[in-house]
Amino acid sequence: MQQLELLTSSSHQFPGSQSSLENQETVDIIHGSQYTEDHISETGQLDLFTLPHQQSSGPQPSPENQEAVDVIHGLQYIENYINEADHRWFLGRIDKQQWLGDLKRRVQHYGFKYDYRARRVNRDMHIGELPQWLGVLVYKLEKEGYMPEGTDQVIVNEYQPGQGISSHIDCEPCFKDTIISLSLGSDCIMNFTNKFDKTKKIPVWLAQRSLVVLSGEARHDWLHGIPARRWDEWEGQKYERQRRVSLTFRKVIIKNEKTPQK
Ligand SMILES: O=C(O)CCC(=O)C(=O)O
Repeated sequence: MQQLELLTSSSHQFPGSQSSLENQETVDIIHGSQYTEDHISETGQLDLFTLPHQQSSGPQPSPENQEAVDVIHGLQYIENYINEADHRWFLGRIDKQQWLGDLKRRVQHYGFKYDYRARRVNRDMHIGELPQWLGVLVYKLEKEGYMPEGTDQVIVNEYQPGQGISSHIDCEPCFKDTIISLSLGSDCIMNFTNKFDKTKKIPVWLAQRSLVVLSGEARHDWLHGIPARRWDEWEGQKYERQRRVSLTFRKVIIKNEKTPQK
């Protein structure tokens, strides 16, 4: 595997930990995580745990999402979650994998396949462990407390300029409370619409390399979607979209196979 600087164990001190990387046992106890230092060392020198300072290639400074975060409980927005070098590495890694043409946009499914038409996922749809190159990101997310219920499914979405995703709430019986999306490649606007009052619509600027975390009301009471267009407009200024790739992290709820998940 290519040498990267994502998780150099020598340099990083986890918050609250004495050693740079805690041992496997501790990780499992705290997070129920299946990811180990072995997974991490495989990715060589990725730099996930140092603070990235590079700015987004979108508007500078990035639009404020403060209103959204204040109003939509359970919404978190974290800019510069990964640095430029790691961003390039993940895009390269993703493009080495096979894309699926299930939808208008290309997708990749890891951990569990998701049936978009039936809005269903079950034990039979398990397609294997998450690959190591995703495991390092999952490790970081879990370690930092963003995925408290664990993570066993990742979907990669590719949006060419002009493509989007219609407003929706992620299947509630299929996935646990926390859903995370990491944006790569392009900034874009994601709209949040209150399910009880559709006139309440709040845009959130998703800069490339940023993380958006949905839990609680943000996950269950607000629809999220990305308008299918080539430009986004913020405070009167137009921004051209580039190819965007997102990674969405979820934890599947495995129910009795007979129980419908709709
Ligand atoms: O592309 C994104 O950031 C969001 C994707 C999404 O909402 C989904 O896959 O359900």
